Amino acid sequence: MTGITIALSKGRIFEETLPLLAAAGIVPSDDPETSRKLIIGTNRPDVRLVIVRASDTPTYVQYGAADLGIAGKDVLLEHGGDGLYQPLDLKIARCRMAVAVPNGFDYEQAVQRGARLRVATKYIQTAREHFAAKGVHVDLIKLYGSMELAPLVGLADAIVDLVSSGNTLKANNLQAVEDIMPISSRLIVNQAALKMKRELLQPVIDAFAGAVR
Ligand code: PRT
Ligand code: MG
Repeated sequence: MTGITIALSKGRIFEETLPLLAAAGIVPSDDPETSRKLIIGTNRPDVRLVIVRASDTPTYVQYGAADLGIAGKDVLLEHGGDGLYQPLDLKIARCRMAVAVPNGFDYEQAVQRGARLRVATKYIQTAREHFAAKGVHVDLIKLYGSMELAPLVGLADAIVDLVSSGNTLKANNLQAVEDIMPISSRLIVNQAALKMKRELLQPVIDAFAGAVR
């Protein structure tokens, strides 16, 4: 395709990307929250959006099914970033990756006495690296969502999850006991597409960069 295909997930990334797209003169023709279309046109005949699951965005861009995409650092760390150029931190969809435990669970003490912790998470790679760097022994349990439930029903001692307002932890009698890293979304670019279609892609990248500042 000679135009530009941009992969986006609906929800917070789509919402927070709208102003960036506007800065590049791109206005979507449909709202993915109400439309069932997976390919959405824009005011520019040479630009289309593909609506994908957040964790699938790097895959679409890696294989060139999309030229550009926007993905959380959490997702990129799990994916590994192969074949992707990551020129910009867009500073959107911000939150933090943290370790959380039930209120009353003495995490520090468990770590100090060298207990083997069961940790439930969607972010296996990031969690593995974090605990390995600290020298904490963990059994990682892979989940695909609602990590907060795991410690409440005895599936895990702790979770590694994203926290933004903290309301989800609070509502489930959990607390963050360790920050792992701040998270925001990045622009990702297919490396081959950037070479082949630079005259088309670079102005969009530049407009995004301008809008971030
Ligand atoms: O589609 P799928 O469910 O697989 O993906 P997803 O849930 O990761 O997608 P989406 O659209 O919810 O998130 C897309 C990206 O937004 C993530 O990859 C993060 O980079 C970023 N982001 C920013 C967040 C949050 N903030 C966030 N708070 N992603 C998820 N959450 C969840 C968190 O996992 C927890 O369950 O919100 C809950 C906590 O929020 P608070 O406000 O109660 O603390
Ligand atoms: Mg979600």
